[in-house]
Amino acid sequence: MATKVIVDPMTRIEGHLRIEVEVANGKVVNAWSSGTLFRGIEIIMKGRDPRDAQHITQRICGVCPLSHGVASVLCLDDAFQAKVPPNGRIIRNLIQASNWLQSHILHFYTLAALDYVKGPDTPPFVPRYGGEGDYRLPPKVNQEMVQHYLEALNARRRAHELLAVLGAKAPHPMVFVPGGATQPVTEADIAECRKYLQELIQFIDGIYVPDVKTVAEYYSDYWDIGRGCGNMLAYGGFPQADGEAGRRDLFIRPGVYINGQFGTFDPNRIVEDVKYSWYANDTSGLPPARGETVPQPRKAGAYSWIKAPRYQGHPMEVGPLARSWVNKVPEIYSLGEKAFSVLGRHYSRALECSRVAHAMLEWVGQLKPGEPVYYPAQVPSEGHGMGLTEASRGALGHWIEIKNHLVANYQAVVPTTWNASPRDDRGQLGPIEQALMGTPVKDPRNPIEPVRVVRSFDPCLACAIHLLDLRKHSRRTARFRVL
Ligand code: NFE
Ligand code: MG
Repeated sequence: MATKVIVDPMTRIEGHLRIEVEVANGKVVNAWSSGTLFRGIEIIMKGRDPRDAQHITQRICGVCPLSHGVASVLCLDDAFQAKVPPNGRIIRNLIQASNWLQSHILHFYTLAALDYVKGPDTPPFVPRYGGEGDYRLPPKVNQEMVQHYLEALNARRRAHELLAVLGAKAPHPMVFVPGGATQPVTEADIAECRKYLQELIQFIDGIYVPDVKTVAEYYSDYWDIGRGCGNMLAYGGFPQADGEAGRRDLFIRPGVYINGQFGTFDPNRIVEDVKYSWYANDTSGLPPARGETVPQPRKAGAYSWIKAPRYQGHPMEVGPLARSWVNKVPEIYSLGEKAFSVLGRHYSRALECSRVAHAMLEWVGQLKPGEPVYYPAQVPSEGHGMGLTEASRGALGHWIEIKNHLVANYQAVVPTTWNASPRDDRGQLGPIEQALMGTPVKDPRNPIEPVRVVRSFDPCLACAIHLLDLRKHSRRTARFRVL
């Protein structure tokens, strides 16, 4: 007989995720991933001045607002037919990449590490998993990792300060505008960015990447756990040339990998299903450019506020592993499909963090003090726009329709919408659900293994569901002690 294991809320991720699995003979035999908080940013965008989009959509999330800012402003560049000068493009890239650095460091140390590292018996390290736990690092190595957990807090602060050199503040900087960015560049800014980057590279290359390798050594069974759907998708990001709404000469190239075959990415192949999501059924299967957000909280059979995006009908994993795979990054590609695993995701994220930090040093050198940072752009009376980029957690797209100079429709399809999606109209499980299948569970009262699988994706539910109904949520129904 199967035992039901419910983790709700899933802690040390962003937002409200419920994971339910059935365990039989020590393994997961069925899985459901549910986003349990309704948001409605797409709905509140309607009827507003399109120029507000990049400020409002950044409020989708406090972890990756920059990526929403960039997706949104690319979407507006496209709809406004705006031209962006090199400084504007580079400033956007640098701000977004600074956010990646802080986000990747945050994920490994603050969110995931305590699945593998046993902290001292004092908060914030307790309470922790019950029973004997599964902590395998020798005491000295474990102690060093605890020290690195603390150093990571400082590294994240440095990454935020780096972002603020050109973005003025973190999170939610105001500097993105259609046509570029508003912050003039000085020689002093360039020198400051270099100083921060050199310090961060020391942390990433000297501590973060080696720590991931250490975890991989002691928990090597996690190369075989958490495979997922095996389909990979990247929209690509960080344009190295100007024009085409940020799609030229991308530092991270776009691509897909489906059923063992590489292919080119075509945004017209994306639709969102809602059969198992709390949205009206007649909005299912729509492409994002014509997408609708019609909440239906009591819909029978549904179990999530997350929609189910599909590419050519397939569930797709997005994120550092997907990007590294479709870009054939040697350290990841050489692993073969063993890379599709809990450790493959952590390793891809750490190496990507390093690669991006080194690239940022080059990008800083391309800034030209005194030259323009934006070209003025006008709101069209009618228009359509698409903004595609890569957020730290994966492929991110925003779509806008403008009528009478106002937003007529706005849709976002976000990395965690892809990864944490529920079943689609054909009943295919989402990528995290698939990754849970077959996961060994030693003690169903302390289900550390499925939790490690889910955390390897670095889910963000605020992004995935993108207004909290205060009337509904102000009633206290239960108390949680959040670990
Ligand atoms: Ni809220 Fe986000 C990132 C975006 S994720 S963290 O990265 O877009 O789904
Ligand atoms: Mg959406």
